[in-house]
Amino acid sequence: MMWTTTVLLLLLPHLLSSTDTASSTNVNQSESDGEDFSDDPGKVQKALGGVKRWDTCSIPCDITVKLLRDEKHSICGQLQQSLLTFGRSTRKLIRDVMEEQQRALDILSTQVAELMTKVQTLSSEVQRSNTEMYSMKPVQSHGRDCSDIKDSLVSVVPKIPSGIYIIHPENSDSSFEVFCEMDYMGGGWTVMQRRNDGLTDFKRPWADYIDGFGNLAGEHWLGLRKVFHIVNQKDTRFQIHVALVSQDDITSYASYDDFRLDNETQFFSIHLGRYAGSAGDAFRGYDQEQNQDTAPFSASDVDNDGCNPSCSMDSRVVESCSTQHNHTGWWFNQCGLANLNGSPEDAERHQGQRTRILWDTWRQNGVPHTIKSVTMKVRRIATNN
Ligand SMILES: *[C@@H]1O[C@H](CO)[C@@H](O)[C@H](O)[C@H]1NC(C)=O
Ligand SMILES: *[C@@H]1O[C@H](CO)[C@@H](O)[C@H](O)[C@H]1NC(C)=O
Ligand SMILES: *[C@@H]1O[C@H](CO)[C@@H](O)[C@H](O)[C@H]1NC(C)=O
Ligand SMILES: [Ca+2]
Repeated sequence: MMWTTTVLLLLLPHLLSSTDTASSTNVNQSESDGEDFSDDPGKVQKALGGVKRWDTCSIPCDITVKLLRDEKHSICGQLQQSLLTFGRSTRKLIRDVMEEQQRALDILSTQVAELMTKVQTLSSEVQRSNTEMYSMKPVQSHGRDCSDIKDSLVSVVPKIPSGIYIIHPENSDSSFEVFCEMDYMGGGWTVMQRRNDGLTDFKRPWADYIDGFGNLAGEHWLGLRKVFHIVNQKDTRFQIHVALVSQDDITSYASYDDFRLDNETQFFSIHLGRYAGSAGDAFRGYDQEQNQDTAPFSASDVDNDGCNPSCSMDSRVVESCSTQHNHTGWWFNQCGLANLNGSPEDAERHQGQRTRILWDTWRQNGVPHTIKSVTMKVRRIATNN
């Protein structure tokens, strides 16, 4: 378009001047006469020498008119010619411009097509990854357990926050969420149980104790299968730590330098190492008959409690320790002195039921502390190999 305008601007003066010449010729003949024929001295002399202009002009005027007509013709011809040329060049110009625009359009549409292909590829890729995310691909785990996460982050993050992390223990077929305590006693703890407000129902069947229940940020039982996967990883050893808080806000703990579970066919029997702590070794208790170390897990609907068919407790006959402990699950052995899945709150008891959180070896002046909160957590022990 720029081209066309420029050409028009260049041509315009020429066109205008041509018209000027033509019109002035028509309007003032005598002037043209004087100017145009100044090279013919005879005629000019006659014209200038005459007294009356109209009379002296009569004869030469014929010639002048003829000449002027000729000139008019030639100018008209020139004008026509230049108009034709102008028309031609304009057409050519327009054609060129259109061709150029067509080429530009072609290039643009090619680019648009390429972009469309790219967009399609990308959107199909996004769709594919979405499908994978929701159906097959497990969520990226943060580590094998909370100790592993702590070890891999400790050199990068100045203060690793406690909270929910996704872990994928070695040899387990899936990832799952756990609560990691990263500030308690050096951090790296995977929480396997927490009771503190009584808001979660721990009166649960075997299947729930296997799979886990509750709210990871609050009260929960991680689940025996998950704990089994965590503590049964190759070349690892785990310790277990029980942290207790009493109604009077006294804290206490019991820890075991080795902790593992047998597999599901053995009802996740518990195996404990050496005890250390301030709350006493309630897992083992005072006599071997009630020792929960190596005991299989029991729930209200799976009875491995060692009361077979029954045992006597406080001069009463007990057939099910789970029932006796408000239908909770635990590694009962003739019930025993520990059940951390009991209630943190006092409630109405029936027939001497033991419904509270129980850690009977933690006593003051011979009286067991009333426990208002507890967490059970496991951590890797540095191995020598
Ligand atoms: C023609 O030209 C003469 C001389 O310049 C001038 O005097 C006269 O007025 C002009 N006539 C017209 C019609 O323009
Ligand atoms: C037994 O458990 C249920 C459900 O968690 C609870 O509502 C109830 O208070 C418990 N009973 C006692 C005596 O603690
Ligand atoms: C469970 O453990 C026992 C003894 O270690 C073993 O013989 C058995 O094959 C295990 N079962 C499964 C399902 O892994
Ligand atoms: Ca029983």
